[in-house]
Amino acid sequence: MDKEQMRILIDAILQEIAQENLKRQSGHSESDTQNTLSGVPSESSPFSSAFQKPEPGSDFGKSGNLSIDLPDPTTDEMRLEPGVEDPIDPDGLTALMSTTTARIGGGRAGTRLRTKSLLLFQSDLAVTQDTLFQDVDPQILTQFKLFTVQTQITEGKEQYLLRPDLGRQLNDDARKIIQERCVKSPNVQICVGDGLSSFAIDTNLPKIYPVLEAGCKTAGLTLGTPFFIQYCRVGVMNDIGDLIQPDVLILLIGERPGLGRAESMSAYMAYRPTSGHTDADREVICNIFDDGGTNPLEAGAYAVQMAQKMIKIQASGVKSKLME
Ligand code: B12
Repeated sequence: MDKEQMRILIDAILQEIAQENLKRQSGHSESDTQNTLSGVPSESSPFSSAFQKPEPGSDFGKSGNLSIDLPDPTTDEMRLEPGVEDPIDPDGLTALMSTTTARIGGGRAGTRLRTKSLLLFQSDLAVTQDTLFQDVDPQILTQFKLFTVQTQITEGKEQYLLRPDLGRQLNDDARKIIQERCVKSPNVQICVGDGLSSFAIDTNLPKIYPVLEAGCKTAGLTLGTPFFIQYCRVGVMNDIGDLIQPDVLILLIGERPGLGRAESMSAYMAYRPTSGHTDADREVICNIFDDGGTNPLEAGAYAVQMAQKMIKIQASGVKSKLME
């Protein structure tokens, strides 16, 4: 709401109060008073100049003198628009805002967030929730010939979020299928897991996967049979290691999404993963995404280099750091 609209609204309220007082003084009935105070302005109410009932078929919020529509707060332009009223250094503030994705310069309405900041927060949170609760696009899995197995989660995403321990263990069917279908003891086993962001996989897998595959072949590394793990946590690498016994396991997995940022993927890697391994035995190439993160093509090439190094020094994680 801009200043002019606010002024119209305040004038209308003051007029309404003045009229109420006049009515009371001239002995108007209680029911008339309730009618105008109930939130539905009467035809003669000064509110009606500000809030008109939407015409049939008209756009809601555009029918009166007062429009309650706000521009889309999620566009790049709107994100950079300062909400601080009359800033001392408007250019400085805009420049500062453009240096960070942190929610600065939003201003305030009294002690509260501005409507624009609140709407932006809500829509960004919706992106976060969508990527958490949606499944990875099955077409992408088909494109890369990935069959699907599951962890011990049986009750969907809610349970996945509440029980990370179950997401770290394959279920019995998965163990059987992997045993039957996968090449054993390859140099490199590539697996894909939904993790905490399906969108991260949808976005980055088509870019990173061909680089990983081609890079391993060029480096003379044998590849295992790739597959997809639904409801996947990083710790499942141990179960996969026990079943397939690869030299190096690369798990591509959706990272915990940020507010409005859903496309970030990680490649967790381990040398000869097995039961009892912890994150100290693993490495991670994180923040894999285009335009600001680790470019997925480069991340793929780097993962191949890292696999070669792990095989050479026969270690990963803290052990490999101690050998440097
Ligand atoms: C959540 C998180 C954590 C949580 C994990 C707890 C949990 N159970 O979820 C906590 C707070 C414990 C944590 C700790 C650390 N983390 Co952390 N973490 C993250 C975060 C925000 C999200 C990870 C994610 O989404 N994983 C995917 C989900 C599906 O995995 P998960 O199975 O649910 O959870 C496992 C992984 O998250 C893993 N993990 C988390 N951090 C790290 C770091 C490393 C090096 C490894 C190998 C594994 C690992 O631990 C969890 C349990 O197995 C990322 C940020 C990012 N952009 O990825 C940083 C991030 C991965 N963490 C990082 C670091 C450095 C660490 C620490 C080494 C910090 C420290 N100095 O102590 C420790 C070590 C972790 C360990 N487990 O031994 C860095 C890694 C940078 C790098 N390339 O090496 C990241 C990228 C943050 C950053 N930008 O600096 N982390």
